[in-house]
Amino acid sequence: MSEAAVAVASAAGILSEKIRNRTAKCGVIGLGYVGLPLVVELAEAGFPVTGIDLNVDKVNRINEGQSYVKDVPTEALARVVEQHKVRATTDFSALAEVDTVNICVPTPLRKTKDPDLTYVVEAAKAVAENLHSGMLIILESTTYPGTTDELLLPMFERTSLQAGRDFWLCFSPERVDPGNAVYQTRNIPKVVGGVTPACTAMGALLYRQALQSVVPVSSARVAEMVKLLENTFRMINIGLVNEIAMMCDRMGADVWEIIDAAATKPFGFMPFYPGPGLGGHCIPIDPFYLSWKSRQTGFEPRFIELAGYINGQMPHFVVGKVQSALNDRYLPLKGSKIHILGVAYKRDIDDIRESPALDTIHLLRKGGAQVTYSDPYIRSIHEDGIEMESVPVEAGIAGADCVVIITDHALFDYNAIVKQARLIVDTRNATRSRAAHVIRL
Ligand code: SAJ
Repeated sequence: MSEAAVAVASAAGILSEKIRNRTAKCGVIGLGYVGLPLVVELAEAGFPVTGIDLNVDKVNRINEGQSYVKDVPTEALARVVEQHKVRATTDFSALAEVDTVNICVPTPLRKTKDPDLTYVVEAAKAVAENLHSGMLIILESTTYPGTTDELLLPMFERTSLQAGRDFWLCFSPERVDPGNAVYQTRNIPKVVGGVTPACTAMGALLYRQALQSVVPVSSARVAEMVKLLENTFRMINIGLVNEIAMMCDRMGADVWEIIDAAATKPFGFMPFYPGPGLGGHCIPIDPFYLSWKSRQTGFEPRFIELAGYINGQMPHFVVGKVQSALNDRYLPLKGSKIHILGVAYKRDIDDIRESPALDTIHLLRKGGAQVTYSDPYIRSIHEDGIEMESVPVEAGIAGADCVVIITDHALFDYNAIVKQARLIVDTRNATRSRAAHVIRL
């Protein structure tokens, strides 16, 4: 074996051994709902972990053993911090000391619906500045196919270190489902693809030490596309069922009964449910990373644009339902008191990002309504030019001409709400009520 081959084998051998015996120093950049659970899983697997984030408050809370992510119990975080398995810092030069680093930073969209890779580029720059032989880098942030090998690889190989020889570079989609009590980071199959087969093997080796199942794929590009297919699938099907809901509205058909009956089909069907629109930091955003890249290749992806349009229409459809429900009671929208129940982007979580409640509030106000809301998970709104505080449910309903259920949190007492409210527009079929004063989508 040539000297160079021996060197490669030894560098790979050294890192593999450190990963197997859990002495590899792991770094995680981005300590949000993806990064923090990963920090804890790696630490609980026995690795020393350094969490790195720009946000000093997050860093301090981690070092105090205080979790700020619902899916990470404080006692689990406190335990690994007390065991000195985890420390957090805002100092990116800590990367010089780590053997592996997972990049878990946000990948939002710009207003023009183009990808915004600012956070990824900044993190990758910090890695490149501290890149050393024997390092494994895994990008987890959702992005368009080609990001890892077209954008990150050149940044790292500019250091004259070579992928698959001196360092190992992979993509592995984050599949964290906020609030999911059954599937958490440890037991969600982990797809991983490298820029070389040796990179894939190294990435898979790391995850196998901490997670229950690993799914190696042939390249980083495949792994990037897997994630986008998963979430585009959801966005398109939500768009479809929202369009079906608008059709059923015209036909006077009960879309909820129809979906429930269709869902009895034991194969070849997966129920999705209509709602006030598409919220969150994944589903409304990820498909536009795919459509952006597709257009770069000259292929116009029409499904994504159409589903985006239909989902974007739902707040207008909801306000139209409110308007006609008030009209049937000789009440104009203008001057009416509308109370919204639930503003989080989906049930039982405390995240309002891209929530359709925000568009609905804007549209109701534009129509002259006075809007209040109750959401025990979202104490106040300071988003999108909206400044509001949550009010107690009963008080909110008492003064309302119409109650609009936007987010069907399990902790609302829907029987009491149906009894107390004069008029309800239920966008989630949360009440399951067919009472005359309950209007469902
Ligand atoms: N929504 C509907 N109808 C549906 C399902 C969802 O209107 O039938 C709405 C929700 O209210 C929400 C938005 O769509 O506003 C997104 O909902 P989501 O259930 O897709 O939840 P997210 O955004 O938290 O998506 C995450 C994703 N996880 C990752 O990206 C790692 C997604 O891949 C998961 O499938 C999803 O959770 C999940 O299954 O809960």
